[in-house]
Amino acid sequence: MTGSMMDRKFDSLFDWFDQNRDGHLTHDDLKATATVFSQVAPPEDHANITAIHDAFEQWWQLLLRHSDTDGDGRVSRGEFITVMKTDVTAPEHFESAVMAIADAILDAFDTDGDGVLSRAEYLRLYGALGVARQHTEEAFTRLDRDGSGTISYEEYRQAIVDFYLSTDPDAPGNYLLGPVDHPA
Ligand SMILES: [Ca+2]
Ligand SMILES: [Ca+2]
Ligand SMILES: [Ca+2]
Repeated sequence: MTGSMMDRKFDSLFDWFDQNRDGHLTHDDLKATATVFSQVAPPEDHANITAIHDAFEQWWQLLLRHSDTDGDGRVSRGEFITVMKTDVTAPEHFESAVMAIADAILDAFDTDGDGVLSRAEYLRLYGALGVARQHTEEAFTRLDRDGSGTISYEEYRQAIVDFYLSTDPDAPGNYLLGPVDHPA
């Protein structure tokens, strides 16, 4: 069961990354995903926009290196789920690929610069990323673990760790992209 929880989360991530919906991930898909993020960051925030693109580029290189076995430059859904579990979430890669995106996002969307994400900042971010409003509201409440009314840097990083590394079906961070308990 724990394996299938991870499979469902990475399955929904695949759908999100496959920007042209052709059932394979390519370099263009990952670049398009990075652009979705960078377009909702403040346009003058060059440092974070660059960091987002660099991290997605690193993520793509990992996918290509570890799963494109026939060398056609495309990664299938099955290959993606496997490489996510074995390589991208490996400690030596997780920080530079996944956490680098999280750090840049948090920095870019903390628009008032107080070091935490308010509900309004969080709703704006995930709304712009295309996550349904009702899921975003619920996610905010779950991710604000100490009930302070804001999501701290530590709470956001914990949510990312939950999503990518936790096999617990009730981990709050599973809600990052909306519910994952629906049939895949
Ligand atoms: Ca594609
Ligand atoms: Ca803030
Ligand atoms: Ca909090």
